[in-house]
Amino acid sequence: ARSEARGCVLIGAPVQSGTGRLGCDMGPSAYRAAGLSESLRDLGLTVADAGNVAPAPFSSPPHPNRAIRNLAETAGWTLALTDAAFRHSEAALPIFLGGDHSLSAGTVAGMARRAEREGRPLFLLWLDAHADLHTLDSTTSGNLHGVPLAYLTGRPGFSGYFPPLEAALDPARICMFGLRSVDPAEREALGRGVRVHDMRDIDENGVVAPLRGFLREVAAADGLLHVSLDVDFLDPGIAPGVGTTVPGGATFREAHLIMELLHDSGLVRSLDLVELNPFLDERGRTALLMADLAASLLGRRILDKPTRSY
Ligand code: Z70
Ligand code: MN
Ligand code: MN
Ligand code: MN
Repeated sequence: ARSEARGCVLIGAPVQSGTGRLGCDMGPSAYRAAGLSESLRDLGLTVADAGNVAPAPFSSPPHPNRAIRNLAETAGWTLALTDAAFRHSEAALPIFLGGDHSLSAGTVAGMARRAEREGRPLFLLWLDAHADLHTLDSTTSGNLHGVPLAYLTGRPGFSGYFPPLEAALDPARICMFGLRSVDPAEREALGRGVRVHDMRDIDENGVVAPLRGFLREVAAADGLLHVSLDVDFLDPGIAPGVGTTVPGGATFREAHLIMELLHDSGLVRSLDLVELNPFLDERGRTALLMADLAASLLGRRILDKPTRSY
């Protein structure tokens, strides 16, 4: 079913336990204030707002890596969001309003359960400056927004500390765009078959051919596609509202083009908007840009409406 047929449901995930600084918990409110539901309704979509998820109780034993912060709370979010993603994806296209990127440990796990229920493979498009492939043992910052992909691909060391993972994602079904800040321990994990289009690759070859190639594979496998969009995928010049800015990010044009290609594919089943920190934003411009990108993914044509200035 094409995404338009389903309608959307907004799900707030005010997670900030995975970062070193406060403010991501205001993300869902900022997207609502930026008029995300209204923009989607203007496209003729049915939009529901399920409100915000709360973390489930979870107890994790103390971890030997003393750098780790907020382990049990992040695991509790993972549990609650796995359930929310599974439930809300049956009849609608869920858009998760983050919240830091640790939330994807839950949303993607829930979509993996959904895919398994439908007997179809889950594919993941990860738009990010970072690889988020640390294990609990390898993270030195201790910020758990740096670990979701290690958890989701079934890397060792999460057992007992995070909810048990029902089905690990095959790294060959993960495609990353925008990488430009990778820690040494993540480099080795990147060699396990994840498809990577770092910024140099994008500069040399553009986004169209590699993205079309990935989308063809998703379509050929009759897969479900989850898209995880980290604010820091974008250049800090256009998206300052994030705790971890990295120079040399995607332009407005590259990001919109990716969203339009995704829309045209009809393959996207769920979306995360992560790492927005409204406390660091400038008059809401990052929230407005992220909301516009989501609308482009859901079918907004560049000529439908004059582009806003941020
Ligand atoms: C670094 C770490 C990170 C997102 C920053 C950064 C991780 N690799 N992830 N922003 N989304 O601290 O582990
Ligand atoms: Mn990230
Ligand atoms: Mn990032
Ligand atoms: Mn379109």
